[in-house]
Amino acid sequence: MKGNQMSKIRTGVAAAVVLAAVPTTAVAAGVLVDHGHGPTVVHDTAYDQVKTQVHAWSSDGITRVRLMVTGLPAGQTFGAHVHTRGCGTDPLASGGHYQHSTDATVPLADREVWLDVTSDEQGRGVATTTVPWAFVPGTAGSVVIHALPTNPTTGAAGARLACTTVEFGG
Ligand SMILES: [Cu+2]
Repeated sequence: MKGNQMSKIRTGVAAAVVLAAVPTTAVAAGVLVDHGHGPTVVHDTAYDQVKTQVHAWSSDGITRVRLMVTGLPAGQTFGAHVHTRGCGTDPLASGGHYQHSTDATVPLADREVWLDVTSDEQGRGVATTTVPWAFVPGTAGSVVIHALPTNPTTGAAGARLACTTVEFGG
């Protein structure tokens, strides 16, 4: 671990405490927010300078995930995905891709969370993906950055470079 921070806030609950005057119905749905700062583990020492932030918002069955990365080599695209488990020193500890459904008639990109990032000249990249579902709690544990862009058919993206633990879905 490298001084990572993780926090989760149920903003609906926080809002209910702070804004007691707001009608209950206005906050009942709530917004579940998950954060991860990392990386938790760097698997390739060439990427020691990488820093990551992951933010996820889920509300009314829609989830938005944002990956922000700095410290990348300039002008390259890196595959990135939500994986099933938290990071470990073994690159495979983070498990496979989170799949919300195993229905093969649905494109992989629609049932997984892909966050491929292209770095700018300063080595920074941001990717945001929105999916029409919410994570099943306990089944999505990290965001992994890979060496290659994601193959749209297979989902493969080469070696795992860095992993950020995020407990998606609380
Ligand atoms: Cu991946």
